[in-house]
Order: sequence, then C-alpha cells, then structure tokens
Amino acid sequence: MENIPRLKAAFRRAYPDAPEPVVCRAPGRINLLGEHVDYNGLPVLPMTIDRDICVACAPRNDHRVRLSDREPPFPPAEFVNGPDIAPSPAGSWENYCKAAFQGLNRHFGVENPPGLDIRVSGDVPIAAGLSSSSALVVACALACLKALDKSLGPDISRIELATLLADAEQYVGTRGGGMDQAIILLGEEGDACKIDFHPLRAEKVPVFDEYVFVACNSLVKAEKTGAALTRYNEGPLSCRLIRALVEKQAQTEFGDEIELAHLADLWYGPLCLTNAEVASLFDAAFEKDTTTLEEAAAALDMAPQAIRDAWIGELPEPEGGFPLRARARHQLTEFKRVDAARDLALTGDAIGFGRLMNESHASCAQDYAVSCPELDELVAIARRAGSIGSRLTGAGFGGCTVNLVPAKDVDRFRATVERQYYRTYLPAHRIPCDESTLESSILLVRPTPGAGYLS
Ligand code: NG1
Repeated sequence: MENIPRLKAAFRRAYPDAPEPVVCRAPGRINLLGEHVDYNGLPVLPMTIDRDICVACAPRNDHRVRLSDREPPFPPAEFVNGPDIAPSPAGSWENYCKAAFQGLNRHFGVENPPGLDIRVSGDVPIAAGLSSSSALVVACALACLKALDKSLGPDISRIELATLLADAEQYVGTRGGGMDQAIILLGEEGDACKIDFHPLRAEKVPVFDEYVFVACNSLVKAEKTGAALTRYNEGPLSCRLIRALVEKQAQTEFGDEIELAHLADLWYGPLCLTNAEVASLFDAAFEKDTTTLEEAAAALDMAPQAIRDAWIGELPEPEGGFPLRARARHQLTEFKRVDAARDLALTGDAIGFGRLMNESHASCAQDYAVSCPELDELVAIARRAGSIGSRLTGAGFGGCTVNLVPAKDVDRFRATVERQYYRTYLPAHRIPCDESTLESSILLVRPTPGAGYLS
C-alpha cells in the first residue's frame, strides 16, 4: 500500500496553493484464469493485489486538470476538463486520466466540469500485466467523481462505473474487455472473484489456505500503448471475425433469426449451447486451421473490404490466412477452465486448480500466441522450483507470470527462480536486471479491498 502521508506531502509540494487533498486508491490485479476472453463477454477469474495506484486530488477554481507523478517516465501534464477531451499522442500516460474524465463527464452530461490538481503515486509494476493502467483509470475516475460532487453508490454503482470505464478506457486505443475495471472496483479483501459479464457480477472465490500466489516479472515490457498494442488487438479483432463466421454457421444450423452480439451469446444467449455443442459449431465454422480473407468473404457473402470495414480494420493477414480455428479453440477451452477452476477453488483443490493454470498457459502460448520465449522459460523454471500452477497473466507478450506455490516452499521457490531466471537466463539473453530490479520482480500477492477513498 502506498505511503499516504508521503503522497500528501508530495501533493502539497507540487500544488502549494491547493486545498487539502482527498486520496483515491485503486489496486492492481492478477488474473488467475480466463485470459483473452473478457472482450468476448466470457467469464474470468482474477483477484486484486496488495499493490496499488493512489491519487491525491483537490478541486480548482477553473476547468484545468493538472497531473504529476514522482516517476521520471511520467512528465507533468495538463488539460482542460470537458465531455470532449483531445487525446495526447499515443503512449502518453495522461490519456488514462483523460479516458476516465471524458467517460464520466459524458455519462453525467456535464458540459463545463471543474478542474482538479492530481498527484499520482503507485507501486504496481508498469507494463507487467498487473493492470497498472486500469488502476490509474479507476483512481482518476474516483477523483473525477469528487470533482463532479458525485458519490460512488448513490450516484453511480460500482457495477455501472466498471462498465462505463471498460468502454472509456478504449480511448487509449485498446480493444480490451472489462475484466480489469471490474475486479479493481468489485474485488474484495481475502478472495479472488469469478467475474461474469452477462450481466456483470462478481462472485467471491476463495484462495487456498496453504498456498500463495506469486507474481514473477519476466522483465520483458509489454506496453499496450506501444508495439504490444497491435499484437494485443489481434486477439479482439480476430474474435470479431470468429463471431461473424460462427453466427453464420449458427444461422445455417438453427435458423436465420440467430444473432450473436458477442461470442458469449453462444452460451448465455437464447441458444444456451453446451460446451460440446459450441465445439461442434466451431468445428463446422472452421474446418481448416486457417481462413483467408477471401474465404471469409465467400462464407459471409460480403466483399473483403467490407469485412475489414466492419470488423478487422487493418489487421494484417498472415500467409495462408488467419489462424481462427486455434483462436476459437482457446475461447472454448479457457471458458471450461474458468468454470472448473471456480468449482475446484470452492472445494479447496489447489492441485486441480494449478493443473488448469498450466493448461491455460499452454493454450495461451499455442492456440492464442500471446506468450514469448521469456515467459515460457519463466513458467518452466517456476514449475521446477515447486509451483503447482504457472502461467502468463494479463495481456501477455511479456509482463508477469502467476504461480501457485505451497506456502512452506516459497523461499526455495524464490531462490530457484532468482538463480535460474534472473541471474542466469536473463544475462544470457542480454536482458538487463540489476539487484534492485530483482528485488521487486518476485512478488507474493494477496487480495485487497476494491478501489475506494482513503480520506
Ligand atoms: P492487461 O494485462 O491489463 O494489459 C489486458 C486487457 C484485459 C484482458 C487482458 C487479457 C485492457 C485494459 N486490459 O489486460 O481486458 O483482455 O489483457 O486477458 O485492455
């Protein structure tokens, strides 16, 4: 947890004339199971962590929002608050704040919202798959609510705010789902949560008494505002084409009136299909491993350009076509794993839960192609070091793994991962890791309360 007196002192140094600030806190999160499925409306199983982003904020007499952070990569920024806020260049950190402010100003129909002075501080590792960006969005949203004189609860529920912010965060260019904003707002101390999106709800899922979850940072940065953004968006965009092709197949099998707004409608919509029925629909829709744009166009009776305009934009077509069969398979198998993992957690079966985490990593790596050599190596080392379940967590392409480790073996786990990954593998692959980086790269994480006001 951030040091609040220190944050307030930093606020006063940055804005000496401002009134006493209020502090808003939003935790990071670690996803235990259910990766790259939230944007299709399929359930996920994350938990909040004891790392957070805090913002100290106080109102201004004008409409300007001033932002500062103690970290050098986050230079001070300023913008005029309103319902239409022009984005800063891609990759600028203030876009996360602008996303929240624009979303809330539009929601409440406020034309001339007041300004705020904001000081940010946090200890969620950045670009590590632990959702530092959504934590910043949520913390800024709580600050914005204060400026608008609105209260979390009476004026907007946590569920409404999570839904609104999932849309609002698309301002930064990602086509993400709603997992991060939901767990950050709905998470509870001491438990993980199964999040369902139809409708949005969070169900407490107990964590295991004699085990701990450990995050290990691969130290490969996966900034979703940079190169990883294109790679990340490949998932949601491919799934839009999958949805269209599966909808067509469902119409052939069940009638022309069938419409799928999301892939999740296969399970939750009027069809209410079983997993076996979804599997056979996918088999029929994707007979081959790959589907070319021409083939998709023929199946959908549309021009290739119309498919691009409707769903996939500039998504590059790989040689031989889009690997839709494997991408769709991941959606189905990950859905089954989330369901099974919840049941196993309720019965305290850590070994079974860990097995599902291992299977999820294989599916993320092979069927969804969101892993990288460093993550695969870190997962392999963690399993040798005593983890009973290891997988990448979050968007992938770098960032952290999550590991389920018997509490009594944590020291051995830490020592082995430190030696084999951080002191051997990384130097051999020319990835820098000094002692202080190493110290903050293996984190025991435990679930903390969802976002809220600290003062
Ligand atoms: P992170 O790890 O925070 O970049 C992203 C998406 C999630 C989800 C995961 C993959 C955003 C804000 N977050 O998370 O919605 O799709 O990837 O499971 O886009």
